[in-house]
Amino acid sequence: MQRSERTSEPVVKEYHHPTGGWGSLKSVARYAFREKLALSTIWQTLWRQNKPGGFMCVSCSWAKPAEPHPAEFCENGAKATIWEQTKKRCDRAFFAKHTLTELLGWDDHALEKQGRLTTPMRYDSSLDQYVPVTWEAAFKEIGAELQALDPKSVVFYASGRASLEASHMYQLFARIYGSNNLPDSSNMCHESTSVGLPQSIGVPVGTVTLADFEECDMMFFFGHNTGTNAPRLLHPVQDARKRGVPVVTFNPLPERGLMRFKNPQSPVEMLSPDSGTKMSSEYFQVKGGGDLAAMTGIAKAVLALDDAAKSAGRERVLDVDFIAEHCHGFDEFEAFVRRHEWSDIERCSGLSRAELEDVGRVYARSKKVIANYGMGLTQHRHGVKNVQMLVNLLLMRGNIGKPGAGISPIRGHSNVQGQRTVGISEKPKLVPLDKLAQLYRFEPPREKGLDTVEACEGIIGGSVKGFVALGGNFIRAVPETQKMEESWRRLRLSVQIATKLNRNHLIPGEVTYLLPCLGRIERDDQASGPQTVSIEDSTACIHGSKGWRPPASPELLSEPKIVAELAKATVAGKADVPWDAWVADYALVRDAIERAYPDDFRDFNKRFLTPGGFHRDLAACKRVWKTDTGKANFLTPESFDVDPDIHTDGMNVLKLITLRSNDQFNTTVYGYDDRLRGVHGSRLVLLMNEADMDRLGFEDQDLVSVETHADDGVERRMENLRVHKFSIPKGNVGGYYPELNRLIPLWHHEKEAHVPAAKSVPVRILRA
Ligand SMILES: Nc1nc2c(c(=O)[nH]1)N[C@H]1C(S)=C(S)[C@@H](COP(=O)(O)OP(=O)(O)OC[C@H]3O[C@@H](n4cnc5c(=O)[nH]c(N)nc54)[C@H](O)[C@@H]3O)O[C@H]1N2
Ligand SMILES: Nc1nc2c(c(=O)[nH]1)N[C@H]1C(S)=C(S)[C@@H](COP(=O)(O)OP(=O)(O)OC[C@H]3O[C@@H](n4cnc5c(=O)[nH]c(N)nc54)[C@H](O)[C@@H]3O)O[C@H]1N2
Ligand SMILES: [Mo]
Repeated sequence: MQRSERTSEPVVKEYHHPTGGWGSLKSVARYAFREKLALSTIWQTLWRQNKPGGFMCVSCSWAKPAEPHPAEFCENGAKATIWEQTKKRCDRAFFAKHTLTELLGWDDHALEKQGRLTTPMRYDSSLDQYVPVTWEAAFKEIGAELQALDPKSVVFYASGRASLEASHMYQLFARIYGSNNLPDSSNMCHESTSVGLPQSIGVPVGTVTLADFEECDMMFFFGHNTGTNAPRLLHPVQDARKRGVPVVTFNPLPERGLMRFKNPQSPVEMLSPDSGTKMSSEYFQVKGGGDLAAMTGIAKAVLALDDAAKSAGRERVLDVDFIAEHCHGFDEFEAFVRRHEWSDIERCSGLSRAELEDVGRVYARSKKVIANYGMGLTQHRHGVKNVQMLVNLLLMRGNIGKPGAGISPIRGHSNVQGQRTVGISEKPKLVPLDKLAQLYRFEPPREKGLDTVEACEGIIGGSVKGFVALGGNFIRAVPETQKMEESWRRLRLSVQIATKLNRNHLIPGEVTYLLPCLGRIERDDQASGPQTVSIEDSTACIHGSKGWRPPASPELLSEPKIVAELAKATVAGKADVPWDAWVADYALVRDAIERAYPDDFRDFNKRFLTPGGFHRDLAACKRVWKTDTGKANFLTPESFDVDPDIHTDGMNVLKLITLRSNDQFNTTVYGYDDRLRGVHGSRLVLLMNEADMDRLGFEDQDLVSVETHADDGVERRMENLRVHKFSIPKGNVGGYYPELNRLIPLWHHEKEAHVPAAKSVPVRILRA
């Protein structure tokens, strides 16, 4: 039975309302009703969200202020809370009714909609079903299986949600076992940042805090859909706009949140008939992948203004003192910018010289500038260069390491940044291995582990034989869906620690476990009493988080407990780790984190409940540059004519941008409406420019197939997508992730950081 509800006949209606506003409130109320939750329960829960003493939202990683709004949550944070707190249960009775083969015909929404997982399950291939198992038996068998495998052939994935405590324990378990194969969702996300920023400014994370947003006098937004993916950031942006701060946005799509916003928490705004605050003072629909060229154009305009100021004897536009004292590589960067002609910049960015010169003037006038960015920069083959070019722009005017200014990568999962901070990394040089060795008396593996792309290669090639997932939906999130699904079945061991059923769980290995865990909103009682955990937000602030709702099922275990039991069953006697004591009292895990990372986590247990979080002491914020040159490096790309081998001007090859809708959290699909883009009733759509439709002979609502343009002999195809006329640059088409991941070749990734280039997939469109 195909359980794809509503897959065709979608409707696209232009959405003229601001983000936030009544649309947002209606949407939240509808979700509460659908998940069978009383509004009073939801309200009591949301009231605690992102507040000191409460729990930190399970949706995005945006900063949590010390003095929160009475309701410090957004539409999508509320949806995520409601989704996790649903009354529905995906229990033993459900699994007794359905085979995995049958469930494979269901779509992502239908699977997760079954509700919370309640019981540990083991796959029984003779029945093609999951059957209940005791925790004890599960840990015992998984331990024995892991012991029989070569540690180098096992991958320990993490998806970015688990707490700092669970994450630190998880990486320690993997390393004692003998594996550095610790990829996490960051490998598909901001790894371009984690690779790019250390080379530029010596830290792997952003340098701004909420205080900087209050002080800045200009902001950039490159490639982030803020209204959907970090809506609470709209508040500081709105405040800044009210102060008259220019906000200049580069995005191929007209994303509503960065156009107009009405604060649903302000009665005055809600009742006023106007259409909210204009969020971007200037909005540029740059060509997909055209940011390097656009940024070169802005830099060129700034250099021209500086030339003029210099010859007129006025104050320089470049921060020459900062560049002289703090930077390296400026001359090469300057030569690159001067060398490039405006005609090439215009061709590659899709923007005009006059537009970019205008941005240059706004930037040159501003003294404290924040540059925000998201997946529109990182998920390209040149994602690292994108990030570094944005830093170059900031460095030209000394906009790093001073109040009100800095680089602001907007992270994804609520603790993805923190997981990297406490040791979940496949790159051993980023982890204090000697310290861990000395603290726990074991010999950690020293060679580099597998990142996400390499893990996929290993699964397809057969060298990876075991996979443990601390959350996430790996198969669905990675490229090359078809080959990945086929190859997964050859794994010896697949262990999934999860809250809800997803497609990855339906594809078994030889030995397969589905282990249900507590979510962050739930009360976590251990021997010493109710536990608090911690997370790191996008601005490098660490917060405590205390669950309060009753667990979805009495059989659920916490993530720290599951990790500890797996470790005890697998690596008993191999290191001195007090697993049971840690599980009894998570404060001891925080002490352990402080011992491993004394600079970042000084007085961790004393400070982690500080309202607004405590900030990690980042060197770059103090203009101390932990780079190879000891300076902030201008890093110059070879060219901005990216993807020259993707001939998007030729015949019918277009560049596909895969997107999130306003109704999903990654592979968790809440519903079929993308209200803010005006797409309703289906996710199987292809957003296309009118000129391309005319050129290729398509009409609005035509059904098409999409094929990847690659000459590797593999056919990657997606049938029955419906064309929609949309405001997107010529040469680009847009469609939804994860459905379209089957079109992305595994080798199509960022060159250094290995982030799949999900924002620039060359495709051909064929009539269905
Ligand atoms: N509600 C909700 N919140 C989320 C998530 C979610 O799925 N739902 N996911 C979380 C996660 S893990 C992450 S990583 C973040 C993701 O948040 P975003 O970084 O916003 O990621 P995407 O939704 O992929 O959207 C990327 C944006 O970049 C634009 N873009 C695409 N290509 C280009 C380009 O070449 N140049 C420029 N300048 N722009 C481009 C797209 O039009 C889109 O607006 O959000 C997090 N928060
Ligand atoms: N084409 C394309 N592909 C992409 C992207 C894109 O923009 N385009 N974006 C990429 C990005 S930025 C990311 S971050 C990845 C996301 O990849 P993942 O992080 O692997 O995927 P999610 O969809 O976030 O995982 C959802 C599952 O996590 C489990 N879960 C939820 N909460 C918890 C919890 O508290 N504990 C545990 N143990 N499990 C939990 C649930 O079972 C749920 O089904 O996808 C990447 N893939
Ligand atoms: Mo992400």
